[in-house]
Amino acid sequence: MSYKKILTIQDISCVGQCSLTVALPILSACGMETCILPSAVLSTHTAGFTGFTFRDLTDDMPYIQRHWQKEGIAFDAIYTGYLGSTKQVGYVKDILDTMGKDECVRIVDPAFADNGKLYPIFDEVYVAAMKTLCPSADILVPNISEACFLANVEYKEEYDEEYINELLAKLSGLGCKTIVLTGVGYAKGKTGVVVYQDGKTEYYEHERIAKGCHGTGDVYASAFVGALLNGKSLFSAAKIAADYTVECIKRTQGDETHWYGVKFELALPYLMELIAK
Ligand code: PXL
Repeated sequence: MSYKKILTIQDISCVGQCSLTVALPILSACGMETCILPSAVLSTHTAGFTGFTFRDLTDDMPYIQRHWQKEGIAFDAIYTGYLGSTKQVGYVKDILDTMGKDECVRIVDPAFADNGKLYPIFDEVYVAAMKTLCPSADILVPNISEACFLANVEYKEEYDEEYINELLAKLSGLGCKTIVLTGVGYAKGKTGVVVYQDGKTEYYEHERIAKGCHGTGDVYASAFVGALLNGKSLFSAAKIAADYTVECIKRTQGDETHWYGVKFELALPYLMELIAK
């Protein structure tokens, strides 16, 4: 595989094992030059910690982009996650649309909701803005909550294949034809990922170890992008990311003090093995 240059845009949560502190090491381990554009700097993530600081970097973005353009910098892939403001979504759309090389792969993780609820800083206006990113994405990587908000579908804890298929059809109507939908479980003790492309779906089911482990969405998306850019097929990358995420949760289980994230570093050699196969 050629040496790829990827840009990832998401926040720096200084403590909490999510977003850039997860994406940067995982993508680097996957053998890519990983460039970052921090959307905001927080003292911790917002799920479970209280009193966190939040420095919005929206206004820096156009200046950073302009400098990169002056330097002739372009990317083989652009992967976006948790963003800092509604206004920022417009800047990120422009970066997706203009900063890629010809064959650039654009991956958007909406990263604004879980368990049917928006994360604290987001609202319906932000969701509406996120819809406008969909046509600029080659691949969307939402969880069910984000998919429901974007597609205007009622969130359900229990569902069948028909519900998921309708959700995916509506979501793809926003302009992104390839979707990797995470956290889809049809049976007790099971969860999985649905890969949707050109109206067809493939499903990978695996064990569900714990409910709502924090940061696993970012671990999953980063490993998926890493595997995909190492030449794995869409479905194979989705599977690798799922197996790696399960291993990260297993490595964390039993440590009550580690409630805020997963020990993804301990399982990086396993991810490397899966990618090398
Ligand atoms: O993992 C998603 C995420 C990223 N960044 C911040 C968050 C969250 C989820 O709550 O709070 C700051």
